[in-house]
Amino acid sequence: MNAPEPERDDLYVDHVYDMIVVSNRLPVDYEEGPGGETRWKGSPGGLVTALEPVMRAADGAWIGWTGVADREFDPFEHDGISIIPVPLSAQELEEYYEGFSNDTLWPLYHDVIAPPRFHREWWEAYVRVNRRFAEAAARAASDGAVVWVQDYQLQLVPRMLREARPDLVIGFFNHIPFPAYGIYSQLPWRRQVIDGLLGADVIGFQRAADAGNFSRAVRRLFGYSTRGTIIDVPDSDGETRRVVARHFPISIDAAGFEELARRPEVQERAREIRESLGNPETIMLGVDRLDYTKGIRHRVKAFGELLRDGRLSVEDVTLVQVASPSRERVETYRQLRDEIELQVGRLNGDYSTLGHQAIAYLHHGYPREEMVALYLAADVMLVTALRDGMNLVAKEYVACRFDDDGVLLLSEFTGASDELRQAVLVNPHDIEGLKDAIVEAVRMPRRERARRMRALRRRVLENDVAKWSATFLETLTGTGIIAPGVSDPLQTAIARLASSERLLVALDFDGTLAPLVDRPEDARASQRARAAIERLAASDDTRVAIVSGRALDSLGQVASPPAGTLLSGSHGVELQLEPGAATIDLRDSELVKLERLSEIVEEVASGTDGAWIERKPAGLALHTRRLPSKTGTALQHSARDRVAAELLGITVRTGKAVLEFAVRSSDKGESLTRLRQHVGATAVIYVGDDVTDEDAFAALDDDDVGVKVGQGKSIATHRVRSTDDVAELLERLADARDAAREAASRWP
Ligand code: GDG
Repeated sequence: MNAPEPERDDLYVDHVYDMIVVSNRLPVDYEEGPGGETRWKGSPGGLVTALEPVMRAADGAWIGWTGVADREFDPFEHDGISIIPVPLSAQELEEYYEGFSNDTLWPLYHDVIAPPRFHREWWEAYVRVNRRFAEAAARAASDGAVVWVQDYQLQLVPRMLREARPDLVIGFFNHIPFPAYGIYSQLPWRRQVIDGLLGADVIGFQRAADAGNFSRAVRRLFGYSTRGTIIDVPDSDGETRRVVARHFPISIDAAGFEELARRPEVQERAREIRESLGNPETIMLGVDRLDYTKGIRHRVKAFGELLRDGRLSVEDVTLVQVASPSRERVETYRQLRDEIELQVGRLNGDYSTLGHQAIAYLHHGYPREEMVALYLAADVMLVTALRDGMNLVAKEYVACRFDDDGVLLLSEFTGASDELRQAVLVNPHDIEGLKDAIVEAVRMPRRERARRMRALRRRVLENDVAKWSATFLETLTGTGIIAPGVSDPLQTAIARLASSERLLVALDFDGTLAPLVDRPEDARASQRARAAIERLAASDDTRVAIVSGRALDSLGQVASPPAGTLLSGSHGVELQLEPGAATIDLRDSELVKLERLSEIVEEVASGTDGAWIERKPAGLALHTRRLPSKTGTALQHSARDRVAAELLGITVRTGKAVLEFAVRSSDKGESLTRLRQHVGATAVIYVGDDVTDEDAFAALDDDDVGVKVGQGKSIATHRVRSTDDVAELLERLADARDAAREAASRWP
């Protein structure tokens, strides 16, 4: 993509995170009091509620804009979540946000209900700002971290991020519809946007139809093959990357809404609302951001005609319309407000009486409690959007109606209508049909209302927003978010291993037994892990092996393992099966190659502060852990290229911020197989955190147990979160092994 370089390079963060959410707006608002005092206030939207537990459990950070233009803020913590602000200038706000996002993409993606405007400067700002968000994420993400990008304002971020950080697991979720190709193809930058999205591993949409539209656009514009939800994307190195594009319908914190609705003071407020409207027989309610996609005009028109025709009367029915202020600096929205207010004013003028108002029109935002009281007060909820990604208001109404009463009238053009089939479904463009549906809703007998509401409630309560995020993240990482400690399935596997005749416990060192540190010589296993290893190694039926990429020398120094521990160094090139008996004799040709290899890599790394080279008996490792990730990746690329250009038969492997070269090939999988044979093991457990540990997982048998430490792609069947959890796992294994031995000894 031909994108200009970012203007700023000072979005510095000094901490990295395993899980990152990137969205245009942060989940906090900046507030300035009358005395000039300032504070951050949480804005408790559905997304925050859904992701809060995930973020807390996974050491997560949220990247986004603060809502204040032309101001820079340092990263900070709010309510246990790390917040990393990305600045926007007033001009960028105008061009990237109000312009390209809300005046180009929004109308285009909502089936051109309003005409989209295409401006090249807006696009340029969009690219620039997307790059800034991507760079902030690239800096803040740990090795192999999960980054989840939200919504149409940031569609270029996945590709930009993948280019800077190929190690990351990248997800994207589109909260709004994705249009049919005939409409999408109007976008002058249609290829760039799709290419941007295809940088993700998983692209989520609200409806299956949106995912289908996207896959069709990919086929039409790029000719990539798609099978069901899988898209095969060719990468620059000629390999194919699998991208998943499918629907994950978003939801709400249903239990939270119900809990609010059950509060006595909220119910009291609902009664007050009814009273203040003159206790009409039927209250109809609309709650929308004041947006042309929401079909507010169609709704008001239908209601006006019903009053005109005498099918409804203001004595019996009142419509409450909350239209919360939105995007008021965009011209189309200003016009829309004028039109709706003229329409509402006319209608009230024509039909209201001194005692009964036809429409109570409220151009305000309200606290959530008040919204819930309104939902409780409403007999009929009108959701008449012309196009809507999901529409959460419909789900909120349902969640609040624990009394199994109330009728939801729902447009077929909302994502919600795919799930909420027991609503009264309408086509809002068909004004006659809409009028009939409104009358049907107003007259619906109590039993019918209850029957429908019960079915709707089951659906919403079972599919809440926590389930939405869990399903997405599971698809993305293959695991979801890892809970701390030892999971139940892992505990079951431990119990099974405990009774095996001869057990091999094979453990990676750095990142598994010892937390990763800047200087490799400082790495140490925790006291707990060491004690557990000693207990395991104390009996004859169990052997412990440490399998590392480090050279044996260095491994022996930092691990100081108990006597009898088997050691495998340099990814299996060195193996120590007896104390002091490790050897590796390089052939002359290998020695020559090794020398040249050192010269080349030294030359490449010499100009870069913070890069260092670790020598190994049959190769070397170029460490880039102390460099910014982008510089590190670039340095690794040039080292790889230089070596490939000059030497043949060199094995290269990428680890966490390290690139390893070896003149003799071996991997942890081969090493594990030799260890198993040596020990005569009947069962093996292997624990590791790095990509190089994947070879060992691949060498396991069906009855063995593989445990991956941390996030990132893995073929291991189990996961733990951190080195602390590895220590706990080893303790439990030692306990289980002791218990099994004791139980066996009681039998003659
Ligand atoms: C986009 C997509 C998709 C509204 N006024 C007030 C208020 N709200 C709350 C509602 C609801 C939310 O705002 C609006 O959500 P919607 O889903 O209805 O619509 P969008 O804002 O257009 O959201 C949409 C959604 O993203 C999620 O993916 O469903 O299709 O367009 O939660 O309750 N809340 C409070 N006061 C108000 O005055 N407290």
